Amino acid sequence: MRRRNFLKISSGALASALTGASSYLLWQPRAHAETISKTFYITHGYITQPDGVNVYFRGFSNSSNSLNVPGDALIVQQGDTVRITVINTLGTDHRFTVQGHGVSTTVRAGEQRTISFTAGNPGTYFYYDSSNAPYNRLVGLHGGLAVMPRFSSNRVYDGSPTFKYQKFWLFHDIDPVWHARIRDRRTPSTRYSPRYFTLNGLSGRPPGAPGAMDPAVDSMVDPRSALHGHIGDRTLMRVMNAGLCQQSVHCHGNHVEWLTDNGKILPDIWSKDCVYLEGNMGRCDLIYPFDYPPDAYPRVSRGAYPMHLHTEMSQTAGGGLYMFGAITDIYFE
Ligand SMILES: [Cu+2]
Repeated sequence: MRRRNFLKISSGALASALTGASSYLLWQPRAHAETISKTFYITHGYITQPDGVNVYFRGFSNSSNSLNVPGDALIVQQGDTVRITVINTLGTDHRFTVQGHGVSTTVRAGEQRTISFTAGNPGTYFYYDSSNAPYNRLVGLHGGLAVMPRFSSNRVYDGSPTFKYQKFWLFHDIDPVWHARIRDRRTPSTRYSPRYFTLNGLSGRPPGAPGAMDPAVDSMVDPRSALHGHIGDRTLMRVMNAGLCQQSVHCHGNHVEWLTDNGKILPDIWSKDCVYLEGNMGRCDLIYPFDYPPDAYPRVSRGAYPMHLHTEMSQTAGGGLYMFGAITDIYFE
């Protein structure tokens, strides 16, 4: 392994990697299918966790000298041709797999491959490294892909309830001992013991903590994760779990509409406080309706509410630092 090529990604470097990320993913419907191209560089390096520990990761990154975990979220339209070039800068073989699309290609150490496929049924999918499962995915090689229905900017699937904005909520849990074993090209041999929990690659910071309210560090204000809306700004969350731990996703302020579960359209749409999210690549699509919070009297239309996970460990980092885990905020503006 060429250690000199390791990247040290601090919060400052992450900030520049995030520059240009819009706070809302808007989607314009098109009359014709297009070819959507994207290049991923498989890179590796260290990401500093909330307790100051540097943990090894690999990622589908935007350049040969960056490290993106997760990889950029992609939004395409059913019928589009998706052309992905994967450049493997590492000394290890990897595999690029797109869930639900029959796409899976090995990209050998130091080589590159271009993969073309047609975007299939509308929905939320992982792209990830399916080789050496689940380790290459756990060490950071994963990201989200949304396939929009044809001619629609506001539905999850044909006939679904509508939304105005959409976000990806990609959760992950991290055992640094396993990551170090994968770095050393060995198979983890200890019991899985996650110490860090992230949402779109970041974790929360309680008020007063270093990095609190910094959108490049704090998942509570990261524009990819935090919800901002006025009454009626219905927002779709494409919820994905790259980690191994099962979770319960709890949004405060409103219940959510639970549309899909692991890629299946639910026959009845429940309005739920907590939604079960399976470990090991569980997925669900939820709409946060931004209704007036129903229990508040007198009625309120502004305020901030948390989204957190209901396993206690997921709200911590480093074995106990509370509120340094997978959490974000929902802002009624
Ligand atoms: Cu809760």
